[in-house]
Amino acid sequence: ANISILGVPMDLGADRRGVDMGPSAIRCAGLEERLRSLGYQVRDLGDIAVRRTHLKSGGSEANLKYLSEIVRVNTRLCSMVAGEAAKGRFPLVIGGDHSIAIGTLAGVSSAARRTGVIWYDAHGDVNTAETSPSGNIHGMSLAASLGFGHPALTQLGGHAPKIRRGDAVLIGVRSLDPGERIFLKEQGVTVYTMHDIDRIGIAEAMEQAIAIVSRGTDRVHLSLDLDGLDPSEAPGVGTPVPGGVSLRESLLAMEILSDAGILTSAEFVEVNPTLDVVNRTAKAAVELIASLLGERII
Ligand code: DIR
Ligand code: MN
Ligand code: MN
Ligand code: MN
Repeated sequence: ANISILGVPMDLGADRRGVDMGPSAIRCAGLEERLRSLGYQVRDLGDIAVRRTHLKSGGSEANLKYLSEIVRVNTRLCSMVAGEAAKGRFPLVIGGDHSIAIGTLAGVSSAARRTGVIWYDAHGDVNTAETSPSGNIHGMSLAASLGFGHPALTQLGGHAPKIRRGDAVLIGVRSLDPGERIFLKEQGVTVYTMHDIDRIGIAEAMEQAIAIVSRGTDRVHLSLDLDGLDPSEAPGVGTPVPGGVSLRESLLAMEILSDAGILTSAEFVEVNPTLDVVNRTAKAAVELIASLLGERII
């Protein structure tokens, strides 16, 4: 199989500097060589340019910081991801803040009949401008992909929603804003919180998630926010939340997903090297990607 790596050095969605260096840190941790050693034909398409000059945090839209540049970058990302997927290649997107999931999901879903998504994250990312306490679009990307929020985000790439509410599963959740709790309950989105993972184990949670996202779909995407992992093992993230999934459990989760043979694209986001300890979080990302793409001990 063939893999296309796409970097998106975006930090506007988190409104915090540093996560723009995530793609570079993940490359430095040896991503490309690791994938080659697994037998893949790898093409690194480089980074999509993100403009920071001219930017004011306000803009014309209330509580949607940097909306216009985030839409511009995601539109470009959408068409590149769609192009790689159309060639039968596996798009591997590295971020960058989690707002880039809007473009990735727009791209992978453009040619699909129906797309499932596993959202591995400490957070729900189901805010809208109306519910967000921060105005940061990285906390709105799953909602936008489900068809909720500003039309510039929901209609990005020309179709909405990208994902049906029954085709998304959240894993590792332990921090939700009040409006997100209401949204997830009202929409009936399946959520495996840390409580659930502690009770049933990560393996069972993943098996159930895989069954849900693969039923009736022709594509499955993994969107993994490194803050889903415990901050003791992935400290280089902008919004760490204690009590997360261990690296060991996360490697098992990736292996189970890999063995299911359903995955057609993935993204790894929110690595912030300025908050990291000797590139530990980027290295964790590379370990996870290797497990996800078939690396095994024996
Ligand atoms: C918070 C933080 N729920 C927000 N979200 C983060 O700003 O909407 N998501 N960090 O990954
Ligand atoms: Mn985040
Ligand atoms: Mn998060
Ligand atoms: Mn996130």
